[in-house]
Amino acid sequence: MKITVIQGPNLNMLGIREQGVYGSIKLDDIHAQMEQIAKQNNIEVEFFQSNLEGEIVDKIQECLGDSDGIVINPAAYTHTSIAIRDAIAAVSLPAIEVHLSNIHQREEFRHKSLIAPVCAGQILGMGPYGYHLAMIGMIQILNEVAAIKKARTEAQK
Ligand code: CA2
Repeated sequence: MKITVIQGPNLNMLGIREQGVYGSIKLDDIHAQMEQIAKQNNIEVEFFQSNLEGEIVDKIQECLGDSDGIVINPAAYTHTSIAIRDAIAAVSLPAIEVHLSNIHQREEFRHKSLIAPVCAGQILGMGPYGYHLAMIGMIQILNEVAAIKKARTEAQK
């Protein structure tokens, strides 16, 4: 089983700038922790970061037939991108939306997520630990999906 982790614009700056808002941990370190959880659960994981909306849409489409689930922090595109929302809906894979900050405690324009309605769940305000929770949550979803598929196959025998 494989999980693709998609990081939106400016998240490559984590731990480098604005540490007061987003903390001091670097994106690579967050990914190393996620990789560890994946390994412990025998799951493959791929990491992708882009500052470009179209590249994120392309990556979501590539998940079709390649990945079983998506963990995504769409960053600022959370609040603006119908294209990313449509891509997630189109691939019909379970997705979990992650935000480092609690977007509801911030400016009004961050309160609305266009992505949340097409996701299985949303984790926010937990800092980098939110990615850890998202991995655990996605692994739980994938195990449930696998168990349902297995039960269906056995019922057809
Ligand atoms: O809280 C989150 O995870 C956000 O997705 C972060 C986005 C923001 O636009 C969303 O409203 C909430 C911004 C990511 C920018 O990351 C930076 C990291 C370090 C330095 C500058 C920006």
